[in-house]
Amino acid sequence: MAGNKTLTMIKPGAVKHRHIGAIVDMIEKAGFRIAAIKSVKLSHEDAEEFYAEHKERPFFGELVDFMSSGPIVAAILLKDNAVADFRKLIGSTDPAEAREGTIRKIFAISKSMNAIHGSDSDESAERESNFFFSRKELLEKEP
Ligand code: 3AN
Repeated sequence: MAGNKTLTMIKPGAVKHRHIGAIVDMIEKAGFRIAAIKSVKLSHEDAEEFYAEHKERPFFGELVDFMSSGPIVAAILLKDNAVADFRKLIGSTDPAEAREGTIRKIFAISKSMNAIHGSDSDESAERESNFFFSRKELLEKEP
């Protein structure tokens, strides 16, 4: 059965351009409940750890540099079928290929500066949620 949790990050470009409010509004209007949320500045090492599975990819250095270039907003989101539904809401990795009305289509600058992250599986959602949040930081427990 699909899980009910996903982890998002509003990336440095979208934070810098003051899109936090607009993006959070789209997320809540799409039916996701915010179970935890905070702003964080990732160190280079933090970003390397978060994206460790991409270590061998040619864009890894660029991705880590960008993700540690300024503050991000991390959040745990709850909804039935959260991972798949959230990836529909954010759209394709490359904004040029993202559907109209998706968060990346509206706010992404490029494939690496693509405004927002969404977990790619229930296992990633669990790992990524634990990367950012302790139990004490949860506004809402998972049902
Ligand atoms: P997604 O975030 O859509 O699941 P992944 O997991 O393949 O995409 O890639 C993680 C992140 O790495 C993306 N969000 C994007 O910022 C960056 N990225 C992926 N592919 C490329 C690429 N070809 N060139 C530059 N950056 C990329």
